[in-house]
This record gives sequence, structure tokens and C-alpha cells, in this order.
Amino acid sequence: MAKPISLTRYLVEQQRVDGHIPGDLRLLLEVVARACKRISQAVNKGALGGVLGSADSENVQGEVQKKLDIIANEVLIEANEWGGHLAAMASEEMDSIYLVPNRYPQGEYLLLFDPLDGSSNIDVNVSIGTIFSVLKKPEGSPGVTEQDFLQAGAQQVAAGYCVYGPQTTLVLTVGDGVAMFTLDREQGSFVLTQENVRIPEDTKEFAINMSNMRHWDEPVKRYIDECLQGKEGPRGKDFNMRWIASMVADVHRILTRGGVFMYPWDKREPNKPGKLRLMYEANPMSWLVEQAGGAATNGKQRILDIQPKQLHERVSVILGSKNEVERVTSYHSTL
Ligand code: P6P
Repeated sequence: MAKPISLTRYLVEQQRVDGHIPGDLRLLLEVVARACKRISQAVNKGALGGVLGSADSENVQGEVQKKLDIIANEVLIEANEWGGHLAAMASEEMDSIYLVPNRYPQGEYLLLFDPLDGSSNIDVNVSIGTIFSVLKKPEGSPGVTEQDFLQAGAQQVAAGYCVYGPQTTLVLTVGDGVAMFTLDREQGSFVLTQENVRIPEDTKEFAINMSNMRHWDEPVKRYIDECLQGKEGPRGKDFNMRWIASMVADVHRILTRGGVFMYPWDKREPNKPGKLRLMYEANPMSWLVEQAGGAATNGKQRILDIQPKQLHERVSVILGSKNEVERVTSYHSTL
């Protein structure tokens, strides 16, 4: 059996052999991975750690914060602020950006994260995860402002997530394909368990919250209706449905076996483009999916091409198996 390759060795080789990533980015990603390990330990304690249930607060999204939302956010801030790799951070759980305190060396990267995505699943012991995205601080900008974060997803230099499920698995891209690392709890390190992840271009599995059907736009209704017609319908095959209500878990399934994930615009709040956040949910997940041969659009354009206008802006998300995403997107263009 081949000698296991640690995350550290994988990143060193990405840096040294392929010259693909600078040393500072490698070190930053190792810090993020260590923070995810600590979050995993807190999540795994559950009721024994007194971390279940809601905190008495809401985040910028107006969502009730779970205790673990706040713990995960604090772990990521504390782990990343002193290392000298970052200039600032942004989080789903914080209204504005977090500048690295002047007492620490300032780095050239910006780190964005959803510290604990899917947190409504925490109390019912269903997989949740941390999603992260890394951008470069624009050259020449003396300080850092929110404007510096407003870069299209195509500008990311690293993206990934850590899913806290039956295994704790870190999934990462630095633009050279997608690699998966499983946490070896006995060694306390992430070990490479899959690289060059590929999403099948076709699928028989869709993920969407069906309870919202009456609110969807016509193209989404048409696509799902055709899937539900199965063999007898225009698709000529039966489809399966999954919805975990934890984007990290749904995307991990798609990276592992294909499928299409949709959280589309709906008419409940017509002024909101969608539920999911562009900067720290859709962009990192879209880059991972594209790096694995899939596609990701908002129904009308490639998500990674969207020019953000505000830090917490939302977006409609259709991502996964390339041919399915292209089909749903084509239904939008025939409007
Ligand atoms: P709903 C979790 O709250 C989340 O942001 C994503 O992880 C997930 O895909 C979606 O919302 C679930 O939304 O409306 O089905 O509960």
C-alpha cells in the first residue's frame, strides 16, 4: 500500500514541484485546515460539549445563530489573525470585514468563510461544514476595505470546504484540480484520499428543496417536472432526489458521484436573487465544481463571472454535472 500523503506534503509539492502556490498561501491553507480540525472536535462533542442549541443572537442575515456558529467563527478568526498571511477576513457571521490587528504582521491574502454551513442540522446530528475562499488583496491598496473583497469568483486563488460527517473530510482546490483529505483522528492529520476528482457530466440525481416548488420560476419548474416524469417523459430516464439542507453535504455528494444541486431564485422575496451567499458559499463551491469538470451558473451566467456589489449578496445557484447545468441554464435562455 502506498505511503499516505499528508495535506502538508501535498501542499509542499504544489508549492515546490509545481510552483503552483506561493509559500504564504500554503501556510495559510494549513492554518485553515488546523482550524477545521478544531471545529470538527467541537462539533463531534455535541451535547457533551454543551455546544448545541441556539445562541441568543442573530447574524447579519437575520438568522438565529447556533452556539457552534459563533464558536466556529471565533476559531477561524483566532487561528488566522496572527500568522502574517492575511490582511483581512470576512464571514457570514460578521456584518463587516475583520481587519488583521496592527499588532500582527499584515499578509497579502483575504480569507472569506461560512464558518458552519447547514447549522440548522447541528442539533439533529446531520453533516455540516465550513466553506472557505481565498482572494489576493488588490495590489497597491494601502489599507483594506470591503471594496477589496468584491472580486469575481474567477479571481479566487484557493477554495474549499471541510465536511463534518461520518468522516471529517477537507476538499480543496488551488486551481490544479480537486483533492480530498480525510482526517486521521489517531494521527491528528488530514491524509490525501482522492485527487483529480471528476464529476460525471450526466446524472440521474437532483437536489432541490421541493417544498418551494410553487414559488419557482418556469424554467426550474420545467426542468424538475421533466425529471419527475421519468422514463415515460422527455428525459427517458428515472431520476432520484436528495436534499440534505446542508450545501456542504449536498456538494460533497455531487463531487463524489455526480448530480445537480439547485437553490434557485423564487418569488417569495423577488428582490433577493436567491438564498445562498455569493462570496463565501457559491463562489468557492462553484470553483471546486468547475475544477472537477462540472458547471455552475445562476441560471443566466457562470457564477464565477458575477461581479459582486456587496459582501453578503445572495445568488441563485445551479451547479453540478455539466450537461444538467447546461440544460437548466438553456431553459432560462428560452424565456
Ligand atoms: P432550506 C443552510 O442553511 C443553507 O444555507 C445551505 O447549506 C442549504 O443548502 C440551504 O441553506 C438549505 O435551505 O431552505 O432548504 O432550509
